[in-house]
Amino acid sequence: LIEAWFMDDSDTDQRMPHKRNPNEPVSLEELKKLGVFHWKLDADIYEADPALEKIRKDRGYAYSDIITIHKDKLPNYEDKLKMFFEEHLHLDDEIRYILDGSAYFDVRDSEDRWIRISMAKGDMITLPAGIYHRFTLTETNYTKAMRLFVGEPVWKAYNRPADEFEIRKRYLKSLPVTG
Ligand code: KMT
Ligand code: NI
Repeated sequence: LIEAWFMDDSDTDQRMPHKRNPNEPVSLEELKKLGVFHWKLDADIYEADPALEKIRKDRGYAYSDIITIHKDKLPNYEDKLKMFFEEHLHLDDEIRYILDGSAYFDVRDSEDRWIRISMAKGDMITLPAGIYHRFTLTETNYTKAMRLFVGEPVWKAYNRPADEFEIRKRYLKSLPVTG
């Protein structure tokens, strides 16, 4: 299963795990409360996978494309990585399926702490519209991911602060009350 943890405060290399010492793991249950959902699939059969087809059909993920993030494969690699690591939100869900390599998705919890979600081949995730998040490669510097979308894809990212958006307010209201 995927592993997630609260990040430490060090601002060294973003591609390192940045676990706290001792590690403070975050469960799938906690991620669900934030609106983050995860599936484990067999990436070797992604081109004809009934399990993937079912998720896509049930959730309306009609659009898909594949992005390879590697310095020799992705145009403007450095700029894009920098952009992906800026804290941002989207007006739609961000749905990604890791077909090869690995990556980290960082999401803010309800108390504004960074949670790092470790994604490897076969991991699929959906981040809800309005959640603040960012993306980085791991120390392997390579990932191939399917990007899915409900309807026509909109890649526009709004860097924080983006609190005035209706989708942000709606997202905050969707969080369970804590304390
Ligand atoms: C985003 O918006 O954070 C991204 O598209 C991340 C890179 S896609 C594997
Ligand atoms: Ni994003």
